Parts: sequence; C-alpha cells; structure tokens
Amino acid sequence: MQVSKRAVIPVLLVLVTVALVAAAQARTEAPAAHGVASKGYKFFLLPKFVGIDPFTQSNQGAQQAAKQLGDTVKYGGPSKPDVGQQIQFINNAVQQRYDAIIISGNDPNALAPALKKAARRGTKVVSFDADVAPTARTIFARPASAQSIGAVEVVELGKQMRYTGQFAILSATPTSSNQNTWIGFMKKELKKPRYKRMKLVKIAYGNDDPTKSTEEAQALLTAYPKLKGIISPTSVGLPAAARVVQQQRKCGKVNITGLGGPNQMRAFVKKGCVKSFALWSFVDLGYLATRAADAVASGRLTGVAGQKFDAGRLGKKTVEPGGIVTTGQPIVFNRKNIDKYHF
Ligand code: RAM
Repeated sequence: MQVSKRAVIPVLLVLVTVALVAAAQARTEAPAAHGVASKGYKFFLLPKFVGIDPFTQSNQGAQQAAKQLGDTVKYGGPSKPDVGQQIQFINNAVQQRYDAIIISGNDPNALAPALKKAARRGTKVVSFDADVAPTARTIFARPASAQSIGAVEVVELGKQMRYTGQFAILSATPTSSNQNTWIGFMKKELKKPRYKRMKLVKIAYGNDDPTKSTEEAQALLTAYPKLKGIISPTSVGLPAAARVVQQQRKCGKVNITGLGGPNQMRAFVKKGCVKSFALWSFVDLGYLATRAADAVASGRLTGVAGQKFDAGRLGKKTVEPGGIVTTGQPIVFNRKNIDKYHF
C-alpha cells in the first residue's frame, strides 16, 4: 500500500503528542521517593519539651523523612516537661487540621483523652521516645527494646562498682513512661545473682530540669555517704550528676552511668570521671516516627502486629505486638569509642 508523505506527518504528530502527554502524566503520578505515594501530609512533632539535643535531633530526622515523602513537619512544644502545656499543643494541632501528631508524652494517661479526641477529629497519633497510653495512639516508635535499654545501664554500673554497694537512680519526671519502663527493666536485671551485693537505695526525680537534677544529685550524695553509683536514664540528669560528682571530687568513688549524648559527656569521659554510658540516634528515631506517621496517615498502617512498612533508609520495618516499631540497639560509649560519635 502506498502512503503519501502528506498523510504520515499529521499521524506522527498526533502520536508524539499522545506520548508526551502520557509521559507528563506519569511524572505527576509517580510515587514519591522510596516508592511510597504521598499526599503531602502535615505533621506536628511534639516532644516532651523543646530546647535539648535529643529532641532537636529527632526534628532533624523528621525533616529528612518528610522531605523524602513530600510531607511537612512542624516542630514545637512546651519549654519544660509540662502535661497541661502539651495538651494545649495537641488541641491546637487538631484545630489546625494536622494529619498526625507525633508525640513524646509527658504522662501516658493524662494525655490520653486529648489524644483520643484528636483521633476522633481526624488527626492520627504516633508516639515516639516516651509512649502514651496504647489506646491513644496507633504506633509507638521506640529507639530500642525497653529491656535492652534498662539492662545495659545496670550492666555498665555493675562493672564500674564491681557489683558491690549502694546505688541510686536519678530519673526524669515521675510520669515519664520511657524512664519508668526502663527502671522496671533495671529492677528485673538486678534480680540476677551477679548483682546480689548491689542495693538500689533511692529513685530520685530531677524532672529533666538541670537545676533540679543537680540538687537531687547533691542530695543523694549527702543522704548516702557510702553511695557507689548513680544511674541517670535521662540526657538532662546524666551530665548534671557527673558534674556534681566531679565538683565534689568523688570521681571513681561514685560511678555515674545512664543515658546521654556523646557530645555532652565527652569531657567527663576524657577526664575519667564517667567510664561508660549509652544512647542511640535521635535523628533515626525522629526519621522512623515520621515514616510511620506517613504510613498511618495514608491508612497503610493501623498498628496491627505483623504489618510492614517502608522506613526509607532504615529499611523495611515490621509492627511488633502492641503497635511498636523499633529503630535498633542502644550504643554504649566509652573512652575507646566516644570520638567516633558526634551528636
Ligand atoms: C531525655 C528525655 C528523653 C529520653 C532521654 C534519654 O532527653 O527524658 O525522653 O529519651 O533523656
């Protein structure tokens, strides 16, 4: 069959136009990075309080995840670990129609009514760092198992005080679910026979306030002159306790361990006043919580054990019983490895 040139050119033009339109459509419908379609959700990241490294770092991780997913994250919270202020932030986020609140709770139960109301109004809830009542959130993103975090602190203190003598715990606020759960696992670890000569004499609360933590550490040294150690499972309490021991020239006599950032603790470790302590990447934790929030907002994740979701650079994650997702394991820092870490 003979086809004239004049007939072929318009047909070609139509074909090229159709192909170009299809390609453009494919681009706009393409899934966001990491193969996850996103609608550009709005999240509110609400820490226990603002102004300390761990929470600032979780915001960095949250921003990384949001950027990859095409979502946005607004970071804000109380200036101190205050439940009432946190409730106001929750209510405001609901009024402003955020798709999800990502919260580190100051009190698991006191926050529950406001969070449940949020869910009823269409703002989903993901907790991170310090869980809220499980019925008031869909997913809890935690740094590591509570068992491993509690146990590691007792393991480290045990070695330091040669498994003998009195020790105390200097915690955050009495209603902090993360510290309370970790303390529960410390007590469990302490039941092992190797700790039978170690005695927990007091649990004090520095309320994640530097001044109150300092006063409580001083009070412990006064009340228990034979004290051989303090575990402070908070990034505010740990440097405060170390400073008090250093100022009272009791390094080596009173061993200090717990949870804190390598940057905060480096000088104490270099001086030999703190031998070891632990923590994890709060950047990763904020990143994981935000990836989870995206999956919850889209309905892909409902908190049922066994569900899987794409946690971007952290790989595929599976929801554990209780609606929990975990970043990894705690890192133990000491004189040998601390200079490898800069957070
Ligand atoms: C403080 C806070 C936070 C906790 C760390 C270890 O920054 O209490 O919730 O995870 O310490």
